Amino acid sequence: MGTALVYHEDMTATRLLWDDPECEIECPERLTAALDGLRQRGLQQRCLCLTACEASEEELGMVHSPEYVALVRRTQTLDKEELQALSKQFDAVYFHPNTFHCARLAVGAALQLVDAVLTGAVHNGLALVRPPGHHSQKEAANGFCVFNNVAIAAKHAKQKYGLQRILIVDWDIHHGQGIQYIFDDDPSVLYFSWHRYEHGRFWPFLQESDAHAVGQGQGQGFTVNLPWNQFDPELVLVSAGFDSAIGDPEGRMRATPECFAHLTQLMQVLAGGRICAVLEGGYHLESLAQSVCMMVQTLLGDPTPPLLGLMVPCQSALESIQSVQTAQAPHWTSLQQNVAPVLGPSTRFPEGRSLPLLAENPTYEAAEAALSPLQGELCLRPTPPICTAVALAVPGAALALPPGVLLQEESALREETEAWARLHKSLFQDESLVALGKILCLLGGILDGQVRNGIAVTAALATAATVEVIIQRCLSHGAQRLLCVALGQLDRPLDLADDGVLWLNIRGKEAAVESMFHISTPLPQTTGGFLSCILGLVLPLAYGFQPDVVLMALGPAHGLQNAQAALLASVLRGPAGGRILAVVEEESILQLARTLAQVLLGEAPPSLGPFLMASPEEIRALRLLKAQLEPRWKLLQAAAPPPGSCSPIA
Ligand code: X5A
Ligand code: ZN
Repeated sequence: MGTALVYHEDMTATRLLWDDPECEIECPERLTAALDGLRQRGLQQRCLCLTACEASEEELGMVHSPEYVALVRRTQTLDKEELQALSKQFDAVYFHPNTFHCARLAVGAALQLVDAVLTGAVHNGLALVRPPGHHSQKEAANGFCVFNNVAIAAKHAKQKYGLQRILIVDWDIHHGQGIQYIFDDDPSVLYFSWHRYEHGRFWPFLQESDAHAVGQGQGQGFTVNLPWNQFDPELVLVSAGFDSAIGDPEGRMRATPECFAHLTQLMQVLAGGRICAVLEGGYHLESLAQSVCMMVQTLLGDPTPPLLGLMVPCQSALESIQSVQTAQAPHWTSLQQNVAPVLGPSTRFPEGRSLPLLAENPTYEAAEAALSPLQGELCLRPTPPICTAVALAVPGAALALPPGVLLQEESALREETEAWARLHKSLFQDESLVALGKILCLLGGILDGQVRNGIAVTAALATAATVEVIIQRCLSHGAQRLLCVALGQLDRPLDLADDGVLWLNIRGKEAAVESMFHISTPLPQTTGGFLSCILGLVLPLAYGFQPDVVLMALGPAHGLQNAQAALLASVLRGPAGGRILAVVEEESILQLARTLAQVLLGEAPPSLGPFLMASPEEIRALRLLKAQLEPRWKLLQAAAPPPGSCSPIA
């Protein structure tokens, strides 16, 4: 049992009792729709289902004042007129006689989820709750939120388990100003929020939702944004609002359900995979249900469905990323001197000018209509019977493989194997021919959807030839785009003519762009350089290419540490629907094969260790590649430029 689902049906017992167009979207059906979706797709059955209990008043007191708790308690006995009058004292809030009970259950659910994850009963989980929490403050209800579920969960994780670094990722479309205020001066809780802002013209209309808000006092730099691993959290809490999803009447953005699978997967490389997600907003019932399913499916370890659409970031998003970097740079060594303009100053919107996003989005209704066909597709997506298979070159070689991994015993037909081997006359003989037979069979399983992903251990010196066979086999089997991330001494097969293969070689002395589909970069020696390379180069290229299959090939002298290989494999699970084959040379690296098997099964990669700034040469190499590749691979524009000097690229 890996994923907890915390719920109590009593949380459907609060609802709006009078007319209020702003508040009516926060309705009980949000929970029932999400739950029905999970049930219909068989996801609820795969979770450890926990029934929420009310949080105690002491637990509420970790964030809220006794006076405020007493005020909410009193709403149990008020009549409709009194409730309405009290609600008016707050912004976008309604009270119901059951509000106190529901809000305590919502907090209780978040706390139970943290307990389940931190005691190791589960890896991760989702609390399906209402009312939501992230707008609520010490002494105020706000934006449908009564008690701050996620903030109380973070305090609980600190107090009960002694955690020292907690990351809160808030992907609700609204800024969770409540969480921000509560942890404003607390460096142990890093609050990251992305939200619709419109230069202050989107609810909750606050200046402090902007990038320049970085926290106060000791907490400076612990509000808003940072690049991944340096904070190295022990727990990730997600304020999981789905009001940025396609069709949502409140957010009016267009995130597809698949986006939430990928967001979830990206979080999974942090904190050893300890993720506690708590529902916040999300007001289009069907879109909410699908998005919740995508998240839970990913928490359970299922592969992420490919992201469709144009892989081009929009200008205003690039501007936002840029201003966050500028604001955060003083507080993070990993961002220092990191203000090389991504955009020319002329492209900025002057404050006050009419902003394109404020206009009614003409494709909003069309987007909404597009939801229904999507749903059918979702149900049809098959889960392969085998998650991870490993083909070993030498049968029976020390099998310290994690449970759940299938050892590939079966081989391709002898004639077929020999036919492929003939391409490389002398290279496949005896043992390596046997290994090739198994690898071909494993690859066939991945291409046919029988196996999700795999590891192929090749005999000594056979890696390059094996990679070549794999590529040709994939292309002849109808794969249109194959991403090959090659490490160590592996050359791109010479007769690869078309754009069907994106070959990214991480090794060598020089960064070089042979073509838009043949790229070389040195392997960075620092953690900072390595992260910039993976997050700033490999990932945008991989998502931009939209491959059908990913090949990660570790050739001779690849130089990757196990934790680095694990992170790379982990992020490469994203772009091709999880179809990834890792090729590693020789049994001498069985520990590596084991580590790879663990992440391919869905476990979090181990920590990369202490953070070391990227070296000037590493930065220069990445900048050079970025500049040359950006015209074709637009997602590179969204990646943080590697830290370093601002000197322009020659
Ligand atoms: C939790 C949440 C939104 C309030 C919007 C008020 N609240 N216009 O999404
Ligand atoms: Zn929201």
